[in-house]
Amino acid sequence: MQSEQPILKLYYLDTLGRGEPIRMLLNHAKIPFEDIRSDIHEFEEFKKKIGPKFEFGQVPVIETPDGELFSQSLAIMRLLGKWYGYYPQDPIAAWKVDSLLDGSGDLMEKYWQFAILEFIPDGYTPESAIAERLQEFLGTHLPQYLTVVQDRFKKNGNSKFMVGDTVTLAEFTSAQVAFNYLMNDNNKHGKLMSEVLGRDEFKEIKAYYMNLKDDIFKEYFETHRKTCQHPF
Ligand SMILES: N[C@@H](CCC(=O)N[C@@H](CS)C(=O)NCC(=O)O)C(=O)O
Repeated sequence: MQSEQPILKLYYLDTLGRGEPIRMLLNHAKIPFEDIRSDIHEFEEFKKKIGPKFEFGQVPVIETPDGELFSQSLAIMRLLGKWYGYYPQDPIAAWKVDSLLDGSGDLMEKYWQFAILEFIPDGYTPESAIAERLQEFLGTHLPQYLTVVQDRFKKNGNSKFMVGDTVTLAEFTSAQVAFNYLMNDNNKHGKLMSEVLGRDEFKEIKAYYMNLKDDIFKEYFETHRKTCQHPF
């Protein structure tokens, strides 16, 4: 009997964080992959078993069929983008994509830094400090981000894409911000974040996001997306 062909593996948590845009990209590119997930509370066990594969002791990590390992979520996105045609060759267009990837990553970092404490308390940050950081996120960081990405979107002049006239890594990272956080009913702060997005001043970026869900990534959202208990 012939053994099954090895396929690409993605090691990540059973959440919608840094690994989810990688899942979306592989799905969009129709690359079969093994989606190896660890429960967030069992990550230490997971690491004991597979840890040597995690270069920085963290996930996401991908493993190619011939056993090569690649770490760091944004670097993985760029690598897959180059392999599967989601990363522009033109340096300025590539910068546009990169800066959106990095800017979205920064926004998520700002969110995770306080939001994670509500799920896994560190034992010393008081609730009032978390509430203050949430207000700062909603009042400053999120509107600032939405203003920038909406301006970028309008400047590109295409009704569907952030950069040029085709799907790039910018669409995967945009979908992550929009649907794993801003419009995620499972997220404790989802309602508050979607109220910010729902302001009239952000209607163009919201329309762009909705088109990602209803058109570009429709199949993913309808058939492949796993909602998870954990909102990250
Ligand atoms: N810069 C890294 C950060 C990776 C990271 O923080 N991963 C988290 C999960 S989203 C993790 O593995 N945390 C467990 C740990 O750091 O021990 C990347 O973008 O991949």
